[in-house]
Amino acid sequence: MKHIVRFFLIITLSSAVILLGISSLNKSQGYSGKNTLTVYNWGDYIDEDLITKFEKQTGIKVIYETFDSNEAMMTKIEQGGTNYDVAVPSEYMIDKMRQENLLIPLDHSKLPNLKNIDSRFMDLPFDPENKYSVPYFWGTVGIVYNPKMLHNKKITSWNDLWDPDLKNQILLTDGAREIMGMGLNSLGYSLNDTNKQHLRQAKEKLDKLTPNVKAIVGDEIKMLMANEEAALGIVWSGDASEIMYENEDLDYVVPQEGSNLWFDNMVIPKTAKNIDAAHKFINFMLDPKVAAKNTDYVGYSTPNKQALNYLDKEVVEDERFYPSPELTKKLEVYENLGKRNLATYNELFLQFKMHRK
Ligand code: SPD
Repeated sequence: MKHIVRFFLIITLSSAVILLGISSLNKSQGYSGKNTLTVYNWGDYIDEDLITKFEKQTGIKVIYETFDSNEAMMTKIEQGGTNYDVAVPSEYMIDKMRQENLLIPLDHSKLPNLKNIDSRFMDLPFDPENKYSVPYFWGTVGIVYNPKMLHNKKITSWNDLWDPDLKNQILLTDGAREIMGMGLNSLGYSLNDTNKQHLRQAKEKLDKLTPNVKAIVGDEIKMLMANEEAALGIVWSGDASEIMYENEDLDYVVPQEGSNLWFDNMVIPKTAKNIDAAHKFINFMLDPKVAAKNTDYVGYSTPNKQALNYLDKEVVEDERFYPSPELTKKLEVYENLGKRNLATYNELFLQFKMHRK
């Protein structure tokens, strides 16, 4: 009898351990239970106090995971095996995901706070009528630089970066479209160019920049620039604003040849298990006070018109981070260039990175 009791005790305990293991494995893979919401966002892109506030307000537990490029995010969602309820891709990737049936249409009746978004960020070509996405942050790509380390040399153009005096002085953000785009723009080509010869020329021009490139990095670019480890960095405008908050000696410029205007939007991917909670979270992030707190923390530019009322005037009137509609008209938004062309951009960027080694 004793043996039977011990046998059942062992079986019960082992099952409990296995179940616990499976549950924590599921959680780390973006598992959404009934009262759980899994959010997949860029690194350093939310004030985590807001997650706690959302959990307290709704009783929904948030599992939060991050990615560092649109391509990495897309691959993870395409592959399946993850259950992300909300993701935050950029415009060209939203277009691609929409075409590949990877997005769930939004129920606008569950998003009353959508009215707070400035109409200039709504109904954009990558998602007509915002059927699948709502604006999160927006900005430009440009050069953050340290005038002190450059002996007050003026920086206005992408081509300034090829100056031989800048040996080992440049940090590049690790993004295929951003860096290939810089090569293309410096040659006078469009950021959406798909001409193979132009793309090759851009890559060859980037190879010539190699002596000046100190490193190609992710979010650590902010800490490195603020600590004056390099004189120049190619960054998203929001990162520049954070860097300049840490080190007031630095400045940011959108190069005169042109650059990228980008939009990151919240979507509900096909992997979602808790569509209702996803709408609740998106609506929560669109609340003016929540959006203002998030903007204040993250340093990026908010598309939430009402949130601007809760932010420092000095910040929202700074044309470097809130460029006027006239200025943004001169910039290019990345287009979805199709699988083949995007693969070419990635391949050439990889070759450029290898060339450095
Ligand atoms: N650390 C947050 C980075 C978010 C950058 N998103 C910009 C994407 C532009 N294509």
